[in-house]
Amino acid sequence: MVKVVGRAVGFAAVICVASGLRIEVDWDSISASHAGGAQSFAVDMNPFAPSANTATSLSVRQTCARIDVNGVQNADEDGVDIVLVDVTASQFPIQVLGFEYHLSYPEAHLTVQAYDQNFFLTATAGSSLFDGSEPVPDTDGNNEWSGIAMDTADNTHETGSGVLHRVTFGADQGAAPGLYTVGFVNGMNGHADPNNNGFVPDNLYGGTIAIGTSYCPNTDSDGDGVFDADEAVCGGSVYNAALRPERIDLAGDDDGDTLVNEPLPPGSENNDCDGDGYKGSAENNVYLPSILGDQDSCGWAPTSAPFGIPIGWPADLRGGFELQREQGEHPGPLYLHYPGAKDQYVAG
Ligand SMILES: [Ca+2]
Ligand SMILES: [Ca+2]
Ligand SMILES: [Ca+2]
Ligand SMILES: [Ca+2]
Repeated sequence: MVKVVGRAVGFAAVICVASGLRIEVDWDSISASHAGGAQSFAVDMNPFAPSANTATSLSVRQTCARIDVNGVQNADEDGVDIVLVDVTASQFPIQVLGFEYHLSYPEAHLTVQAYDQNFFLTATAGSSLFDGSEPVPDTDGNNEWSGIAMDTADNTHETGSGVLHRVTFGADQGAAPGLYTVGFVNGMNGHADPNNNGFVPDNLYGGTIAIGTSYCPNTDSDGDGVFDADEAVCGGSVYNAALRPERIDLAGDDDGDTLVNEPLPPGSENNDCDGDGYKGSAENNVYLPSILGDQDSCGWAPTSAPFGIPIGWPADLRGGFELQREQGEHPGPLYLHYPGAKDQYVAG
């Protein structure tokens, strides 16, 4: 029989096992010393991309996943309105007897529904897992969920990197749209070695879950060059690369509404609808009186006035240098502005 006799009260974690093994760690008191600790504990919002994490290997970490609360599996979901999230540890330099971490997340919108513990700590044959994690579904409302485990077998202790737990997050019915952080509670994370010494990770990396009409920042799910958040506002399609916000430099109907070269939706000025790295208001500032700059991705600036025709940025400006007109002049001289260097006259 094993039991948790007391844990996570304030800052101390105490796990007691009847066999005589015992972890009793005050993570805060050892937080100044990282020697022996993992390089990091982290949250990977997509355990399967760009390739799958395993019990003892980690792919590149993904920082955000999106749930669309609609009763069907869509967005970045791994089931209906749920995402699977890996809690990972990178580079344990010494053997791991057990680990503990405390995730922070908003229980008003999300629920830890389940977790799979058959990963790092059971990678070695003969491992015997003691599970001290908080019960699931986690509905106690304290905005935390703790994962705690220990391998009670002898001589089966792992080192290196891997998945500690694969945790199922579900969006609650009625969850408010927004970007929500899944992080770690400071001073509550670490591991113990077979001699019951405690160690804390050097770094803690959380992640983000986007719910409802919110989208993961800087994410282009369909790979068409327009970020998800911009597609949603500009009239494109987040998950269909064949549909994008209407463009004037591309033939035909781009957004699927049967209209050709129609204006962008009102209110899209604060978004980058053509995916060239500049939002509509910035392009308007340069190309006025034309307000079509954000519908023309890459092209070349005209060599002379008038500037009323719609134009796109020179291709090599994407995400790079700035185009500037002299203040107060529309149309006026147009310059390439190289940070830290002399402006280069373009036109006007
Ligand atoms: Ca859904
Ligand atoms: Ca896109
Ligand atoms: Ca159209
Ligand atoms: Ca743009």
